[in-house]
Amino acid sequence: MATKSVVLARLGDLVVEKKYGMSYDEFAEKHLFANYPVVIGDATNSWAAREKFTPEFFKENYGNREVKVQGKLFRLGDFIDLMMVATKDNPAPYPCKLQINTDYPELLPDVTPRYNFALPDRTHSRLLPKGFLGGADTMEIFFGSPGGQFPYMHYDYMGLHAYINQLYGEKEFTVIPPDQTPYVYPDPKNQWMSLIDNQRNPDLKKFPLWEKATPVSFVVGPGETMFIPNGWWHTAHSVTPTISVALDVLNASNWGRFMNEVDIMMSRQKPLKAKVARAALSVIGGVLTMTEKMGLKV
Ligand SMILES: O=C(O)CCC(=O)C(=O)O
Ligand SMILES: [Fe+2]
Repeated sequence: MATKSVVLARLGDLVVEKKYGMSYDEFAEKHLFANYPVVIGDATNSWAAREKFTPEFFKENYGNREVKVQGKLFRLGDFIDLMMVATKDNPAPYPCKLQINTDYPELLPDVTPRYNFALPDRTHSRLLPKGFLGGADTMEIFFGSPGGQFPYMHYDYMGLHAYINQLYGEKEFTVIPPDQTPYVYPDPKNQWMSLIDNQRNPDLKKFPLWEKATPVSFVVGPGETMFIPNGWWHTAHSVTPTISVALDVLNASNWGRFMNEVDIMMSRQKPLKAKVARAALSVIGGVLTMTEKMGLKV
């Protein structure tokens, strides 16, 4: 099937498209290995979560579970009530997140099968020493209310790519290409986090280069998947009440970025160990690339 595509946003050379019927080869060439974002219109078509993950479902089945949002404890049912009545000017706190792998494993079948665009994924490989991912969560459900904004611009932790699957409601994403990093003021202590605190109205006296940045925004709706390659700055806010499932992915396309992050994480405290880890990861990366090419899973 030929890819059908719609332009969601265009600014200078930067074009964000929404694509349907894309082949894996096209995704690999134009997005995964080119490190270029895209919205995939039909990746989650076979997930039961597409119909099942509604505010009512979570209220009915998990209303009494506790969630911490911006440091405050809520019953999930109460948070969902709040998110449904919140307004743009009076948003519920964000993000409200549930960890599927550890806390809601019975929901895994609803987000299965993993679509091919998010494969291969090495985050759970037995060859990857535990701890190297710095505790990154690789599968989370997000609940958001109108106006609820991700608290800081960032690119994803530990070199990972993000696939944000919009299942309920609409979310507006803003992306900024990696070559504009100086305009975003990365935190010297956490290079993947922007220091700009008031995202809607940045203080230009404190962050004068921000004026040169050209952020691009567009809305992602139910059933659509936002692929954000590692290194692309991003933030998001909900337009309506939303439920999304975020997957983080590691494979040959971002292995080098991952190795650099491990290096940064370790070399502050253990420079020698960092060198050994780099050598080991380089070998592990090669082995995994080979096994993936042979279609084996380790
Ligand atoms: O959907 C969102 O609010 C963005 C989430 C995100 O970027 C992240 O968790 O890294
Ligand atoms: Fe992110």
